[in-house]
Formats: sequence, C-alpha cells, structure tokens
Amino acid sequence: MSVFQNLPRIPYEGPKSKNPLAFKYYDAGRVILGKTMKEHLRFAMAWWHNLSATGVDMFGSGTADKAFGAEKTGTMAHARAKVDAGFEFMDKLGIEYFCFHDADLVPEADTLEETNRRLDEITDYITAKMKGTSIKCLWGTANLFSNPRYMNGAGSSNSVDVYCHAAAQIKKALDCTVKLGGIGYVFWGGREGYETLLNTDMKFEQENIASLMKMAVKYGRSIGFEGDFFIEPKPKEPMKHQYDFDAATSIGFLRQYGLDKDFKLNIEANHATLAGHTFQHDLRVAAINGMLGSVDANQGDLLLGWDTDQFPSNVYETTMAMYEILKAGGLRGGLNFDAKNRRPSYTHEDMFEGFILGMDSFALGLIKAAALIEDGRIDEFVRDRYASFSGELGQKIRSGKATLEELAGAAVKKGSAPLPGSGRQEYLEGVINDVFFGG
Ligand code: XLS
Ligand code: NI
Ligand code: NI
Repeated sequence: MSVFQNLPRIPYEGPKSKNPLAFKYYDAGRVILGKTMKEHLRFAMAWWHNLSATGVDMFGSGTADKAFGAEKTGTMAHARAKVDAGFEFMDKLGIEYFCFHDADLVPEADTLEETNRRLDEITDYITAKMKGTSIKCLWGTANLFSNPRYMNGAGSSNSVDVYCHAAAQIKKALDCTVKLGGIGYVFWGGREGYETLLNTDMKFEQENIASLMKMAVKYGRSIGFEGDFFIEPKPKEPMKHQYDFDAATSIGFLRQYGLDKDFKLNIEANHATLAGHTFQHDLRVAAINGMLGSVDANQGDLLLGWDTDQFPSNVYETTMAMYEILKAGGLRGGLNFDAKNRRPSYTHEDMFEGFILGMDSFALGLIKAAALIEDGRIDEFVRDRYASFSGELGQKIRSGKATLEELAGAAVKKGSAPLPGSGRQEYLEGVINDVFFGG
C-alpha cells in the first residue's frame, strides 16, 4: 500500500508551469558545465526532518501526521513504515540519497543490545529496499544530543560512562553507515560545548572530543569505511558556546589534533548565518583549505536567532553557494535537505512542495552560478584587482622571498601614500543583477 498514493511522481515541466507538483528548474538530465544537474546537486533526504519531525515546538504538539499508516508510533512497525514512506518519497521526487541518525531509524530501547538489534533489523530492511533502486546513503551519524544522558555533551561529557555510551553509539552508527554503503559519517557536536566556564575544563573537553574522533576514524577504517568523516560546524543552540563554532574554528581543531586527513566539513547554510557569516563565506573557508565535503542545504531567518531549518528559497544565496561549489570542483558529498516544513504546512503535499522548492532553488542557483562563471566579469575583476602583485616586487612577496627592509626601501622610494584600486562593489552587484535578469 502506498502512503503517498494521491501524490504523483514529480515531473519537470519547465519555468512556465504553474503546477505546484512539478519542477520548474530542476531538470535532472540537463547538462550544465559538462555534468548533469543530478550529478552536480546530489540531493539527499534527511530522515529526521522528513520522516520523524511532526512540528513539535516548545509551545505546542505536533501538527503533521508522520505515522505513515502504522497503528502506533515509536514501534518497529512504525520504523518500517517510515522506511516505506521514505523510499516512496525519494522515488517520486527523483532523490537518490538519504542521511540518518541512529535515533531516526528505530526507537531507542532500554538496553544498548536491544537498540543495536533493532538497528540491525531496520538496516536489513533498508538494504532490501535499496536493491533495484539507485537510492544510496549519503551519510550517517549518531544522535548524541537528545537523550538526557548527553545533557553535558558526549565527547565533552564530564562522565566517563556517558563518554563510553557515546562511543558505543558511534561504533554502531558507523557499522550501519558502512552496511548501507554511506559515503560519509558526520559529527555534529550538538551538545559539545558549554554553558558556563565556572564548571568547565575547556581543554580537557576538547582533548576528549578529539580522542573520540580518533577512535572513530581507527574503527571506521578497520571495518572498511573509505569515505569521509565530516564535522558540521554550528556556533550555538543548543549550547551557548559550541566548540565547532564555524568552518575556520573546526579546521583549526582538526589540524591541532591531526584529524585533518580523515575529516572534511559538512557546511550548513543556517549554521553559517548563525555564526554571523554568509553561507558563501563558510563554503569558501572550507574550500580554500581543501575541506569542502558536503552541505546541509537549508535557510535560516535572519530576523529570528535560531536554526529554523527552512527549505532554501533564496536564489541569490543558492547561486553564490553553487558558485563556490563549482569553483571548488564540486562536492565529494551532496546537498542534504536538513530542512523541515513550517509547522502550519502539515500535509503530505507540503512535504513534496518543500522539496520541490529546495530542489528548484538549488537548480536555479546552479544555472545562475554557471552563467556568472561563463559571463566572466566577476572573475576578471577579482583577477585584475590583485594585478599590482604581478610585478617584480609583488612576485617576490608572493614567493616569500622579500624582506621587510627591502619593502620599506621600496615604500620610501615611492614617496606619497599610495591608494589601492577601487573595490567597485556596486558595479559588481549590478553585474549579478544583469546576469540574473538581463536579456
Ligand atoms: C542540527 C544539525 C543536525 C545535523 C545532524 O542543527 O543540523 O541536524 O545535521 O546531526
Ligand atoms: Ni545539519
Ligand atoms: Ni541545523
């Protein structure tokens, strides 16, 4: 029996279509800069938002029915119903990847043994479902933040027993990820941070987090995991101070503890903006450090101060994101919709419309980013902006051969205070408008 029987397979109908259940821009097979849209974008469904979250917030209960026909939620029958719904959903939208936390797949039991047995059962079921489809796992992770045991963090917990429990969950989540053929494994440090330094040994906690990651890498490699480990930076929420604040901070941490060979970053749009950056900024920081791994594709609301995880609709942002991704030579991972419908958008149709919005917004972003690159004016301007460094002195500086005395001498010889060329921001913003809307 199908869960979404009233909803069709979503066709591409083009920009003129007014059909809410059709793609206007996402045309999977269309080739852009030598690759199909599907290859560029590698969309993924987040199990937690799409199949588990019902719209509960701190002021009210759920609005969406995510039982998917199961008699009782929180049961193994419900876990299987979610798998069925998820696969039908992905199939109808042409989505080929999914991401999961252990806790999204099965209800947690009283003992680790029983939870693990449930995970074995559901991953067998998912494996069977995957057969004959092109649906794959993008990445898996362990939920080390919801259960009360993690109130003080997991890797950063003050309790060695909690730390071991986290290790057990990571071990099992890695087993499941490898079993499902996942190409990545994510660490989002949900509660890896602190509320007050009055009770916190920051150095101790960071060292422990690094040790846990090292053990995870060692174990993962020992069971044949060849993919990337990812840190997903986020500056705040739920903790006041989170250790993986942003891309730059996370890269520093990975390098400090020698984890940078096995790890890359999973950049989430809404987390970058919470850190006071643009999404594009954090993508650029990751890319120039060789650390751009995967993306949690969503959008925040700058008027609100939290992780609203909305479906991306801002085409200016998706364009600049795709511009960074194209320039970096593409993603090793994909674009995971870590996004949920607004609470009043509670129907099955809304689930489809959320993904159609997100997929079309990124497809448009890809089209416009390719157009920006082909237009060439932005790249040319940036190149020319540094042209003064192509002279003899500039080349010496670039190759690290210049001395301070030499530069001081050159400055004295030049005399009057020099001025750099104009930044021409307004001209460049006009170029973007022209590429977006010009004929
Ligand atoms: C929460 C995070 C989370 C991670 C996976 O803010 O985005 O959903 O992506 O643990
Ligand atoms: Ni995320
Ligand atoms: Ni998030």
